[in-house]
Amino acid sequence: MSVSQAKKFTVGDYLAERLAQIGIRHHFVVPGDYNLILLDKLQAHPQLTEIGCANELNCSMAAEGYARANGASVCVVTFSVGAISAFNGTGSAYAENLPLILVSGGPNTNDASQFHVLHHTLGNSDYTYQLEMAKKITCCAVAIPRAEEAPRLIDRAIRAAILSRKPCYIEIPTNLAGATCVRPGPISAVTEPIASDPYALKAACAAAADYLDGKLKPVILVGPKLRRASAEKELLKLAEAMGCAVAVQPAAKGMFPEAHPQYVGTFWGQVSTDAADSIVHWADALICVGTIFNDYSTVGWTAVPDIPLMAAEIDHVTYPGAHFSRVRLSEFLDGLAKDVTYNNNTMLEYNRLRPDPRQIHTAAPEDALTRKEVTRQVQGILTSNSTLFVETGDSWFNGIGLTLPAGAQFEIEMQWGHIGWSIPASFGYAMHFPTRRTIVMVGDGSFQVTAQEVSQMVRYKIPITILLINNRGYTIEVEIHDGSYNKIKNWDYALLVQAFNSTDGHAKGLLANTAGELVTALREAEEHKGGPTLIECTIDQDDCSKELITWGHFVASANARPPKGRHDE
Ligand code: TPU
Ligand code: MG
Repeated sequence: MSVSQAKKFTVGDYLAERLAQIGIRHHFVVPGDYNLILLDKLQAHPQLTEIGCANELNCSMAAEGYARANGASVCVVTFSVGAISAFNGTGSAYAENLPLILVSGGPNTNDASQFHVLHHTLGNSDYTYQLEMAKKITCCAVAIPRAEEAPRLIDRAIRAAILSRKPCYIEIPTNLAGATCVRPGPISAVTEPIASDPYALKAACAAAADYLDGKLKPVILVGPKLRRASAEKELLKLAEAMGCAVAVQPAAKGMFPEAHPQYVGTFWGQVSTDAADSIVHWADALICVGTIFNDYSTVGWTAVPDIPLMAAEIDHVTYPGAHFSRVRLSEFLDGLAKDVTYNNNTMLEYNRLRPDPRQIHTAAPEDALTRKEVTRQVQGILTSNSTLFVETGDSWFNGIGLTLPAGAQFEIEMQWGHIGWSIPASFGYAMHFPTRRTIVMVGDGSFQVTAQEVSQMVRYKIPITILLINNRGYTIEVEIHDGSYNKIKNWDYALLVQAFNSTDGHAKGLLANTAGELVTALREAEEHKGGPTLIECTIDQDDCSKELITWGHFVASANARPPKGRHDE
């Protein structure tokens, strides 16, 4: 290589440098001929480690999980056949408010004007469709038309993603990844947050005083966008300054410490934990922080709070009758904490109605395994160092019923709700947090969607513990609407993960039919450090939580509302 070649700085190098500068250390990839030069450039960056995935759906979900741990992530795929699969994890990142940078290789810049028909495309020489599709599921989608535009467009897309906590899309034509490019300027131009407008911030805090004036029973309700706005510490400060009850939405479990005396459980309508619904319904003022009221979190619209709310969002605040834009959540909560008057009425009341600790039955070692026993044993292994991933299905309800020790983390994908998410997402998460103990609760149906990614846990020697709850089908769907489509082919799951070992891997596959077998398997999983451990927990097909049945009933009713006529109310 000549000296001038060694010094050549390219579009691919520019992207690599920006990714490293925003704190990305692992990039998730599936190769294809449209992105190979780009992958070489990313590989050459000393701070980036390439992580290969089995397919682009999993790759995008692994990046989604990495963004949960690291704050931002990147997924690099090839044109169309790769990118369109990766749109699913990108949609998840949009719904879950995570800055995932989706990078796709693209056709050679000469091909469109020469009307060439290319492989991996729709075959009609219009290559703009992927960019157009990406616009709908990202906050900013760019395609680099020539190397000179790369710095501006790459910086624009990454900045938009970081500021809005949403995914972005960058398309780099195959013949531009290695094209000469200028070097990047200071990264602060990309990452520096937009401070609150000082007038809006002041006015928003003053409006809180108006909202709370004369209210006797304030409650704080925490939603999943709190963490996305990096405002957990400020929320804690506000809660302690107010002294009131703090409930969390199901997707925000763990965002307020459960060991805190002001924690009153998960507000989830009729399937709430710890009587959180009683105290939320008792409130005369509800401070909603980063909340999402969708059909799932409101139990089919049966639990929409019916008092005038104050909603503090990532970058704005809304009261009954007033709205304040460009108010950053952390600054707002911090400002409010200094202004509010202490009022612990809701805590006094909650302490009267706080449910007594439940009697939890311990199964005998020879007892057939049940859902309750699996959940009881998972509770027993949670420590301050655990991160629990719970998958769509009854695992949501089982996970939400657990108590998190201080420091334990909880991850759930409730807005997007893609079955199979937990396998690649926990893998991506664990790449960033290798020393945390990552535990996954996943159903058999969900596992079948993304099972290949266990092979990456084997390859990179990630000791994730997967509790696969085998109830022989799609039980959550059974509770919403049953049919023969909710039955699935059974697999030998424990054997399957060992097939991923081939000659050099160290996955363990274990089977627990009884309570005693699960105790032994969990002990083995804890000691096994060289790769993942999957424990297949077999339970009866009708063994599900009462919360799933109740919730499923109301979600089914919401789904079944008849179409309204033009003149209906
Ligand atoms: O505990 P359990 O049996 O409910 O969980 P399992 O076995 O994982 O079954 C989940 C069943 C399920 C489906 C088929 N939950 N939601 N769906 C609908 C669905 C379909 N496709 C995707 C990608 N995501 C979905 N949520
Ligand atoms: Mg199942």
